[in-house]
Amino acid sequence: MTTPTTPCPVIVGDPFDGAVLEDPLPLHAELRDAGPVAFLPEYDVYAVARYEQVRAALTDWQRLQSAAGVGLANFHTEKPWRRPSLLLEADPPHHDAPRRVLSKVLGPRALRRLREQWVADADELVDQVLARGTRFDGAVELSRAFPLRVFPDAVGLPVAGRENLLPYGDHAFNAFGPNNALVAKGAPRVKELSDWVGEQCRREVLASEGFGAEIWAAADRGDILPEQAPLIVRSLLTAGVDTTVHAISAVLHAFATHPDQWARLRDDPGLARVAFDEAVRWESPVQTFFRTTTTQVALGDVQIPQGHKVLMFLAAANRDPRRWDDPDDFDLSRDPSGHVGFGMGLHQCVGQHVARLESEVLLTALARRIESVELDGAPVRHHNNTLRAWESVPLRVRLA
Ligand code: HEM
Ligand code: OVM
Repeated sequence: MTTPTTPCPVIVGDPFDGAVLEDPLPLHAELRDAGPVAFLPEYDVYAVARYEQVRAALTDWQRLQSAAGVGLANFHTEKPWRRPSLLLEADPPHHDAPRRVLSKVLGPRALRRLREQWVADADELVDQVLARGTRFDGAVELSRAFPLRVFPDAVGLPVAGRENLLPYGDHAFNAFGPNNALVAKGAPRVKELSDWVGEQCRREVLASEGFGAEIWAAADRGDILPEQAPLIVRSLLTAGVDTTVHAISAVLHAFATHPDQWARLRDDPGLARVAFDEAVRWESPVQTFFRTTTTQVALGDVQIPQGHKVLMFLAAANRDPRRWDDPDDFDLSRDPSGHVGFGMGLHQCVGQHVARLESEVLLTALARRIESVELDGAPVRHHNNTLRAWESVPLRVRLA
């Protein structure tokens, strides 16, 4: 165990412990209330949990780098479990070209071409689920089913092996945390899953149209190097599935427990987008990311030494009462913009328009057919070192 070099509130305990993953809200409040920054001796890291400091950390890429990894492992001293991402785990100037390419491939203009098909897919899935009955597991039948129906096609993946996407992403998000039992659980399949993902990133494997082909076309134009293309496709396969699955579970669970808000969405389906962002604020499907100091950094009275890991609690910032009125309320009348559930600054989620489109079309399809929705039993958490997730969300609906 180490102690900070300057006086700093110390929070004992493990943020990646099962009991905390089950309900992280008390720890988040403790961290926020301890001060602008706290020290976690368990992992020898500093932590920020207030909105002001989390936002400041996210936008300070010069002093808080990503290239040393955005998990607990410091890539300067520990070998990463896979080649670092050219986006997530890179700083300017290396980050810039891959980022520019993905921003365009996943941007609002590019998505316009997908919208019509995704609307039809959402209507079809909702009809299929409701044809089987009005009681179903929302996490399985909607949250997992819908992204897996539309996203791999949009990338241009072959059909075989798509069942590998969720386990690979789950492990990648666990791997940002400490080497605990959740990482050990994924370890036996890492080679098999990584080999499969690597294979899907090849130009010959990807369909001639889709996000994957667009990334390869950018290499043809010289916007990126050809050897960068597979790793940029890999970013989509790593970050693009589990995130939206768990975000959709979050919004379904939010509505099932806030019937008045479902009634509002029914009255005004135009609220679907705000509802999704409010759910991302409220639940923060991506709970945490780390940075590494490039120099000594002063946070309030605390001096964080150079080369140190800083843990940013996005979820705690998104419910900081210093920033949000009644932060624990899921409320469609609030303006959730400015939440840090997609991050902020240079690395802010480049896939957020994809995530919004998926959830918007699904919520719109549901609002058309469902009068009311409630829990039909106790929902069950899925534990992950980085993601806040549901394994099961039993729902009972009344048809419109
Ligand atoms: C970055 C969350 C969906 C691809 C990020 C970051 C967050 C995040 C918090 C910032 C990381 C950092 O600052 O270090 C989410 C959430 C999602 C979601 C909550 C769903 C609701 C997606 C999707 C894709 C995607 C659908 C791909 C299609 C990426 C990539 C980055 C990223 C490639 C790295 C960007 C960069 O470093 O410049 N995401 N994400 N994400 N996300 Fe997402
Ligand atoms: C990536 C990536 C980006 C965001 C999140 C993430 C596993 C991975 O570029 O590989 O989580």
